[in-house]
Amino acid sequence: MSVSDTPETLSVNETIKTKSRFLRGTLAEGLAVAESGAISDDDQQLIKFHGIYLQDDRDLRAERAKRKLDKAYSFMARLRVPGGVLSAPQYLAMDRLADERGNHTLRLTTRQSIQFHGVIKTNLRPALRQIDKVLLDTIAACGDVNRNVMCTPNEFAGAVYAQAEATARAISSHLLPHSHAWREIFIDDEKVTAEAEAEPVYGATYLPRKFKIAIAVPPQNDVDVFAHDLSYIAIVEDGRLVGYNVVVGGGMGATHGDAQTYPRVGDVIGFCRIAEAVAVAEAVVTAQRDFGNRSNRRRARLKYTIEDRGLAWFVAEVNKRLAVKLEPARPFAFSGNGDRMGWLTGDDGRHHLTLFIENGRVADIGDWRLKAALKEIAGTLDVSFIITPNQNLIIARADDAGRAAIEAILAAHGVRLRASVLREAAMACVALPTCALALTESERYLPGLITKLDALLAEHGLDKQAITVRMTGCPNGCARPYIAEIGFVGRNPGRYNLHLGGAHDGSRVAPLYREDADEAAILGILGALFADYAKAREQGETFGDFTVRRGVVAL
Ligand code: SRM
Ligand code: SF4
Repeated sequence: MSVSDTPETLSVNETIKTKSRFLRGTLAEGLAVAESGAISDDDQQLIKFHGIYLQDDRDLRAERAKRKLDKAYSFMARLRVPGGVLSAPQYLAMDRLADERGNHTLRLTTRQSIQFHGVIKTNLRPALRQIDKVLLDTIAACGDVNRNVMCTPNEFAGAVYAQAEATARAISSHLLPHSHAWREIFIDDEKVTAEAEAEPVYGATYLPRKFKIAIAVPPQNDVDVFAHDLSYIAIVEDGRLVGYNVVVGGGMGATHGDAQTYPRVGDVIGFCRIAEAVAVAEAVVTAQRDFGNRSNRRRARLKYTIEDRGLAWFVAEVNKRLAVKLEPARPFAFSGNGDRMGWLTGDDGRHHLTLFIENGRVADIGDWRLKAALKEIAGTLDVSFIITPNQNLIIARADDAGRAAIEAILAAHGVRLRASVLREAAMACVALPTCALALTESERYLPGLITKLDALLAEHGLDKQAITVRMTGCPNGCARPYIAEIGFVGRNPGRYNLHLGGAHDGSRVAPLYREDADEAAILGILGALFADYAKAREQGETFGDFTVRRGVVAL
């Protein structure tokens, strides 16, 4: 609890957590009620800690309301996959799960995970049992705890990446809730006495708010290292990973019209050795546990704790909790925040394909049968799968014959390996029809807009120019739009706030350029800017830097 909080001012969620008996609430009872597809309001908050959200199909809301029907409820379940790495059998099991229990699609997320949408109540426990069977889970994929730990892939392509991935897994395990509630409610039915449980890192009321961690291996900033509560930048000297620069206080979420909330890029606060990375995570998490705002959930992320108390105070607080203090940060440089698309061959001669997957949606639509192709690859070849931080998928560890087979299978299913430069770097959040918070479309709208932007870029000979475009259906920032060079943030149906001037390496927040713009306004503004950029850009100048230099936006 923050020093200034009194029990009277605690948010409702704090009471729900306190009463939850380590995240149990009445979930077991609520899930057993067959008459309703939903669960109670309090349990809706608690089930998030188990990686699950209650949703409804918003496309059907109005029609069902007219017919006086209940909402079309279903659950979304999100995996915990540190660094996004899955074996082929695990991927196959997830593919089957989507068909048997979900909406026949897998949704790769911006945090290297997979979401299953459309899981109805009676399918929820069977779905989680299928997940458990292949040694995966959904524990802490949401809720006021540490979420899926991200890491620059690819652990199969080099020792530094493998070490970074090992750090991600170690941090993820260390910060995993100890409660047995997930297993008890969804898998085993075996009761563990809640009184006997303890949460050594979190305590009984967990964190004030969600907590996110990422590890970047320069020169790639594919994880958007400045967008998370806590991040690590791998420092490689003489070809060896020696430790990490530590970054704190990043976050994207904001609320329209509430100036107290805003996106923020994190601050680099020092360097730690590899062996200290887990201790640093615990120190930062427990400092936020003790001093984060438990009264106002809109101001409860670590970024606001740091803003309210000051960075120097926070660094001192973290150092107080560390046996080995942070050292001065070391030099690093990023080149961009996208994925390395296409084929890459590792030192051992194995091939790794980063396959473009538009907005992370794995599906079969007409002649484009991506889901079937990936299923065949997983079922017939000795490969691994890694979900990237930009919603794409790496098919890793293929030998020469495997590489040829992958290309043949994808081609036979109508799947092209690459797309335009703009499309490959673009990301949209899920938004409608499943996201309860969406103000407008995102995943279903961005592809068409990219086609129009591609045409504009081609008019000005800019079609090979790398520009980051991201879109979200509301200001929560799930596709990290505020650090894109062109960010669209949903405001009203068909209308977006346009942010410009983000850095190509994801290191600065893009200021708001135009509020509430419809498509015609967006195309007009960007068409004019592309024309100017084609004529007046300096050698090697990125679009984000150009809009700042030309005074289009002021930082
Ligand atoms: Fe997110 C809430 C989807 C990454 C900030 N996010 C949601 C919910 C669960 C809506 C809800 O609370 O009812 C969305 C579910 C939509 C659906 O139907 O599937 C949702 N978020 C997503 C995903 C699937 C977007 C995607 O297209 O990939 C991402 C899942 C990541 C994962 O695997 O864990 C996702 N969300 C992010 C990110 C990006 C990141 O973490 O790197 C952010 C911005 C970073 C940050 O947290 O600051 C993000 N999501 C939010 C917020 C705002 C948090 C805040 O501090 O204000 C919410 C709303 C909330 O927490 O109240 C939210
Ligand atoms: Fe939903 Fe908003 Fe996140 Fe998009 S940004 S998935 S609309 S919460």
